[in-house]
Amino acid sequence: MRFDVVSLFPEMFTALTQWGITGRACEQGLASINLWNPRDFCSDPRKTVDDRTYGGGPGMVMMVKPLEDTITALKSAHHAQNIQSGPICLLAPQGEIFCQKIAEDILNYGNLTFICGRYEAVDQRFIDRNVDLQLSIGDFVLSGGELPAMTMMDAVIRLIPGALGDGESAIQDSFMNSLLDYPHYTRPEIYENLSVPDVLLGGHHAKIANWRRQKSLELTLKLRPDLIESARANGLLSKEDEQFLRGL
Ligand code: 4GS
Repeated sequence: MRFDVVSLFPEMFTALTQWGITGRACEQGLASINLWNPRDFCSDPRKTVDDRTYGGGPGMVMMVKPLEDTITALKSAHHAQNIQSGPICLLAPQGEIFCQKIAEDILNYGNLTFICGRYEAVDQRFIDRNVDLQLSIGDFVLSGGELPAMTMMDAVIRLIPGALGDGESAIQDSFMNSLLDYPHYTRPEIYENLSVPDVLLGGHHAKIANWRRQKSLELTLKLRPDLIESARANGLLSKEDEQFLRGL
């Protein structure tokens, strides 16, 4: 999986490339994150990438030209390396809200370019002419698209076959079945009078699986009833699941 990222702060991405599961995946060549700074594609000596907003008001707007020159450069790098340029994605609050399903879709693209905006906004003409899709990580305003891009790349990279070690593959469980995860416990068995649920200590695998499924259903119904609805609509709830939910 190859990512190209257009950002005025490329150093931020070491948070992904130097640490943990994502760092290892980059080291092993399972993922690559290629950074492009629009500042490097400015022709003027001041390296201007933003200007005041037409119509007045506060905030600066990212100019079309440095961004388009960056896109041109990264596309010709793709061409030179015989790489198919994937979709261009802008991180912005007006985008579709990111989720596990979109992470899976991005994995299947094979290649993706993220545009990380800074300042108030990106000139609409750049968006109209170059951007294929817009994604958001939620209904709030950030200072830049870097953290959303990193959030999405983290979610995608861990889906790449081989990115997770044996001990880590279970982490996938929670959203993979579209329900919330069940509670987890580790040693000690008793911590200041608080004990681990008995069923988890018994070693009866079927009983444990049943307890976990029921906890998942119970928690999801309580905290995220919308996820129960969509699991049901997607045929992911068994007769036993439905019977258990009715009893709650
Ligand atoms: C988001 C968000 C965001 C919008 C970037 C204003 C700086 C900012 N991007 N999900 N300009 N929420 N972007 O707030 O993706």
